[in-house]
Amino acid sequence: MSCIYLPWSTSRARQRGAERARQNRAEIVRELSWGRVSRRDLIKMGLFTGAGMLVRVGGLNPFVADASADTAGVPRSPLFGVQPFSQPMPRFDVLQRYPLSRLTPSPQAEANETLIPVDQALGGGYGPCEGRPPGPVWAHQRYSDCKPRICCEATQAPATTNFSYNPQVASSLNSGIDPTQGLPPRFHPGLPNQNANSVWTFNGTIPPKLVQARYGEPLLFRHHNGLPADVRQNGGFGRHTISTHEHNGHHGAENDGFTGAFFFPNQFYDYHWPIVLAGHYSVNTAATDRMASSPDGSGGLMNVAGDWHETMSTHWFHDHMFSFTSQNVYKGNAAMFNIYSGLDRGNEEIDDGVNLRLPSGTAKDWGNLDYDVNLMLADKAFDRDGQLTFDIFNFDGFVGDVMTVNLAANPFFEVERRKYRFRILNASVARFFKVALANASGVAQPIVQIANDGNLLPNPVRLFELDEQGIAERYDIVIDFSQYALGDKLHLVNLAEHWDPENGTLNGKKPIADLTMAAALSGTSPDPCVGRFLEFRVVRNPARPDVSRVPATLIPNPDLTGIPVARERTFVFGRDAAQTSSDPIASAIGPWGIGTDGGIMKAADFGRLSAAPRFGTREIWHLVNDGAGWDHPIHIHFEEGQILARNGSLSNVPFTERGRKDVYRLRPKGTVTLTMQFRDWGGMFMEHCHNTTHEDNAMLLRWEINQGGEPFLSPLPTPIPTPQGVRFQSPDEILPTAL
Ligand SMILES: [Cu+2]
Repeated sequence: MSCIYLPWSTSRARQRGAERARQNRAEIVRELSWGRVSRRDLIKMGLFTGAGMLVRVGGLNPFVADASADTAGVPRSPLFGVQPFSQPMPRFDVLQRYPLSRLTPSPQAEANETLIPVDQALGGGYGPCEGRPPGPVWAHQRYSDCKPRICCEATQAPATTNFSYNPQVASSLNSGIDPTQGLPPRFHPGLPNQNANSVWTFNGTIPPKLVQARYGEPLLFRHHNGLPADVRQNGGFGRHTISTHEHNGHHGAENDGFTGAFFFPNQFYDYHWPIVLAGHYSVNTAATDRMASSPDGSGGLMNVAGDWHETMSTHWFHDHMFSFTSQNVYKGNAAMFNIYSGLDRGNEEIDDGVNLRLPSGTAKDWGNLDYDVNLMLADKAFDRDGQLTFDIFNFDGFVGDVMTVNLAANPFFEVERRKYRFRILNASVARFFKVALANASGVAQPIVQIANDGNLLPNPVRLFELDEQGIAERYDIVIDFSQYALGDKLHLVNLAEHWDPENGTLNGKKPIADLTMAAALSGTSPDPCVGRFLEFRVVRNPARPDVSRVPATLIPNPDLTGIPVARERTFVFGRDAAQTSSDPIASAIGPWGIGTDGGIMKAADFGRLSAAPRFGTREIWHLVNDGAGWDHPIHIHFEEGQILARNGSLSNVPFTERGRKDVYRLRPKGTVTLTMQFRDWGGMFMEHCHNTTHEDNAMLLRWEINQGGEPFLSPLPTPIPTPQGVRFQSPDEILPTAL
């Protein structure tokens, strides 16, 4: 079921009908989101087909009084007269870093099993204060080697006003926003404040949060769950259980936000992010290579172990709750994570032969944000009262009709006449972007792409439009505003159109067309998120000369030629998956699924083991899209890989994908061949589509790193969390080719 936003010219009667239909659908959505009914129940009741379509049952439907509940049209989001580019874009809200002694109780290697009372809404009794699965298998791996030195703490919480906004830059570098005034939870000053349960974010506030960390300084992120204990208190969508995935963290699985290792309201989960270079325990172990290094806090370098070619920069972290990721991320469970290194230290002045001196700032030894700006792009939709809304009956992919940057609708951002780095994240549910920069005359301007996903490219690539950017992909770019005049306005423009003329809908399965700049700016696209979405206003000359650089060589790829390929595996991504498991907790219903090594297409079961590479080896994985009607941005957790071929040939891999990656867009009918290593850590990880609608329904599988001995005995028991404690069960299934 695709999304149709009815044009403003639609008759009032039809708009009223559509609004009524949306409300009726919302009732079913609520029942489903509360867990009072499962997708499996709905199929049994005949409300839902296996392919995920809501069927027309009229009066037979216990939740819907009106057969028009499956009407495909929904009204456009009301904008209350708000004009584009009429509010400043807030910079990210930086989470404070603290010494570890701040945390009470103190963190520990194994989950803290101290009992606390459990809310009656969650069954009452007592349960552990930490939701992490207990025991040695889920203990922080190599905890004594990588003892956390600092911590950050945040609480997932209903929306509230932000009275502690800390962008870590002066107001002049934040388009004049005064952080002391308090930021209400709203997407624009002209739009209504969001109700507490319409938006659930880190600390309940906007803007989105940023964590800054550096190599060689392990970080403990304590995530509290402050969401309502009553599952019905969710504003119509969103689940109060969460699991936090540090996207492409090279960590042990216990810190990876495994989809089945979720935790409950009033619990916390200690995520240990050791922040080590891949190869930490096998390459440059004596830390003698100065290129493998991190800022020491006083202008120098501290060497770290591992392969410096694996240095990472731009991550994000977000919810990974099984079957509910799309709702929870959309509702606000998304943050960014900048990792600093000797190469990419966030100081543009230090000239030590290692520092690449990318645009950032000079005041601090590392992590200057003055000219290093995180941008989180996401499309949203609002109900008639202006509250955030979501449709979980859309199984193709939910797309919204209001474009937001850093959770602000169509904002402006003031810039100085100098170079800026922008770390662009696609945090949508199902929408792809294709970003270009337009000057006031609508002419495309040059952009230099320096990174793809978490990784700086081997060489910067100069472009007039970026590639299509799939969900969860990050593109770091540099824009040089020194070539523009004071008073100039430029715009970031989205060229990727999801409008499908064949059935007159916004199609969430893939972008349908890449428009030219002229077409995108013409205002004629039926897709409301095409066109200008962020305005740059050139307001000042820089107070200090711009000493930043974009060197011709950034980070060359690691050399894998000497590492044998232990195994090849093939994963086919498609529709009409079978669910061969009846596990009530660990399995989900399709229609999306993954076929492994020639086996049938299966819907997700986090109790099923689909692949188990041996610890310390390298493999080649073939990802295959079995259809032309959809695109899947596939995320493989754990260690970044290299794309060896698209559709069979390296020549099909653009230069912007020649570095390391963690999301691999399949493109319609496309294939990607990649190579990955399985080093340093073990446990259970995931591979899934990052169109989170596809992921939740149920294009996801579990794989494990098998060390051939304790604690990573293969297969690992599956955790089954409850508020009163996590139990373990044997895997539901082990695919014959897994081990
Ligand atoms: Cu997909």
